[in-house]
Amino acid sequence: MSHDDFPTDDPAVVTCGLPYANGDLHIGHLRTYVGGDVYRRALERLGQETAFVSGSDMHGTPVAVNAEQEGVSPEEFALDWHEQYAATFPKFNVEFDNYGHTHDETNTELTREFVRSWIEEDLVYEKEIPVAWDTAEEIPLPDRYVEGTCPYCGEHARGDECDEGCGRHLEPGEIESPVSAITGNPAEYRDRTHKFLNVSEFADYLSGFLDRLEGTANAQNQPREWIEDGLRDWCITRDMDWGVDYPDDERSDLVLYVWVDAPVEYVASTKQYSDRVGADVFDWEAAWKATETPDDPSEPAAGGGELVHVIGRDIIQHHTIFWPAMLRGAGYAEPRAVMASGFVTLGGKGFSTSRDRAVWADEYLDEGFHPDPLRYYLATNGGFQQDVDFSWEKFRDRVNTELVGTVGNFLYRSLLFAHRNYDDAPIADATSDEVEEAIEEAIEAFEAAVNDYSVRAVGDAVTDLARLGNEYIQRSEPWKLVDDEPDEAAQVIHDCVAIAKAIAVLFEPIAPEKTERLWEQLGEDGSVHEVTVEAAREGPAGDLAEPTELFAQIEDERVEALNEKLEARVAEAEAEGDHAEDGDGESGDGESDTTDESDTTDESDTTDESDTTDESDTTDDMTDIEPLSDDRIGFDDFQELDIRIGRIEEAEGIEGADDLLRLRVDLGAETRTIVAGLKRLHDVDDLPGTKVVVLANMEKAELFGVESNGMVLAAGEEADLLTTYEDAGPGTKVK
Ligand code: B3M
Ligand code: ZN
Repeated sequence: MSHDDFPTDDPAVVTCGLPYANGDLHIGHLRTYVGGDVYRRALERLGQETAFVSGSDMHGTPVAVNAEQEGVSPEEFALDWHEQYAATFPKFNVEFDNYGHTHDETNTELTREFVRSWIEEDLVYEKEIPVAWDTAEEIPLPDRYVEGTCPYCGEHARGDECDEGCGRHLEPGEIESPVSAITGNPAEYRDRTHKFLNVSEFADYLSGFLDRLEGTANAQNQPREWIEDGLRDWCITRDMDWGVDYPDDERSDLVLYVWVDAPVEYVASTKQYSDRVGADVFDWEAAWKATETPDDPSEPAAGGGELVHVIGRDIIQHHTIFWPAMLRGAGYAEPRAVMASGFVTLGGKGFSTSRDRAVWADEYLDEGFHPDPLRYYLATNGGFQQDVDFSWEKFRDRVNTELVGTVGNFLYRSLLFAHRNYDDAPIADATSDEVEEAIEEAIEAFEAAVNDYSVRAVGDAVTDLARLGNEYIQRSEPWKLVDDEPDEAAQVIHDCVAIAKAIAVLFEPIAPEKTERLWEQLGEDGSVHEVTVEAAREGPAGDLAEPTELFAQIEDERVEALNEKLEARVAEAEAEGDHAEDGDGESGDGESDTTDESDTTDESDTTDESDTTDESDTTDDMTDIEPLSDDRIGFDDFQELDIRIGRIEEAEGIEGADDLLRLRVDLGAETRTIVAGLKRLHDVDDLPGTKVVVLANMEKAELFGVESNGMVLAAGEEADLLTTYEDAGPGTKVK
């Protein structure tokens, strides 16, 4: 990688993927926004000048289809949601410097400028292509107006994305057996002339770009495969009224594809910020514009700042292929990093808007929970690119164990002791060497986390320091020293207050409001939001206020009540027969509609993420030992599981599936076909002959057209296969 470590002298922009303005936000959506906000705050802690921007995605069929269902104009519909989002993010302490929307003038003008630049550079051409058409209604069916079968994997797909299968972007005309998503009428293909961006011209550039790209490993690896498969040009226009008009009078019948004007909003939103605060405070052009484009296509352009995109992993292709080509073609700088988050599931299943199976963002707050614990949970429950499951139980466990038990406990006991015994500053001359070193290590871990793009490691730096603080105060027992050895006691307390101050500084990105309160308790001047990591190195100011506990324990009864509420709601929605497919397009915001129905008992689920091959994340994962479950099952329940020893006879890939293998597994009585997500994680040729443990009475499931009849058990994100210690043969029952 050719980038200098953060902080650099160039301005940084952190962006979050634009939510489609088309429905309520739930806590699954918040993962990307919390991740972006944590990352931005962490960058600023290092002294990096940073703008944090996003906006609502107002155009495209995800908005038009939903508006049509509601019987309102797309503009009215989207603006309404936009206002709600703009109000919701700050409630979770997600503080954008600018939150615009794609339909405003700044964005529509800038988008047209981008397109004009491509036209000038001869990067746009016209081509006749088949476009899906509802012949009964006599209307074109762009993108989500049409559904059908993905030509790559055979799964049910939307017009422009294979949302239930391989995840590929689909070009107009590609989907097979097209059907209108509105009327259910079979669609026909008709020839229409559309505009294309010559993305294939950028092959050398993109290959060089991907070598330079930082962020999560999934964002670097997946696009490499797509490039190797051959780049295709990109249709940038649609037959629709709702969108940014194509900037050419002769083709005023076309609007730009929503994925053209959506990422341009990153730039437009930064521009609005600059316009508001003045270019001397933040210069959007210095951050975004290239000053010189080199002759060598694989080299980066000169100029520009540190551009970091925080997105859901289903929109990696748009951010690592189309968007860099769009930027390069228009004389802009390139992204430095893409951080692509995994999805959030709820109790092991996908969120479902239509089934009301969600914890809504407002609902979480209305229940009286503070935003910061949720931020902590979402930011640290897994590596950023891993999927994260939310349940009230897991939330309770992490809040009670880590926030209350580790961080809160250390802060409260130290500050209370200090306040009671010394009233204000128990100030020794300086922090002890031991504690100074511990704080220094925490700062270094924090800096490394930022440079590794790991919001989770930001949290770990703090919980590790709090653990050390607990151990230090326990070992030093200042309460025993206070009468006879007051100087020693003062040193211990000084050290603890110094640790508490470092926690305030380093935890601010994750818990901005709680750390501000801690800052006040510490008697520090100004706001914790204004300081850099340097403040963690400075000793405490003293003048402690009476401490209060920062985090509240969540009781078991509370969890039960919340679960009952959720279940009752889902049952009600089901009774109302509201089973319509979710047409909400939220998946990019950290939720997978595709996991809507599949529960995690599906054997492919544990392992079918290509992202899990990332090494750093693996190490990450090993330290993430979930608390053991309190939910006991009876022996009878266990007896229902028919677990057997099997021996893999054959292993081969499945067409269209990047992660799955079709295994033939000898189970003694019979040999079964089992699909397992092992392809990227194991050497396929090594598998035959391996003994495995199989859940034989697992429900059958069809994956990529292959029926899977059983489930191979494996441990962890790397799918470490369970096997036998001695020589139990195929068919032996595990009990
Ligand atoms: N509006 C939402 C999605 O597909 C889409 C993101 C745009 S980011 C430039 O996840
Ligand atoms: Zn597909």
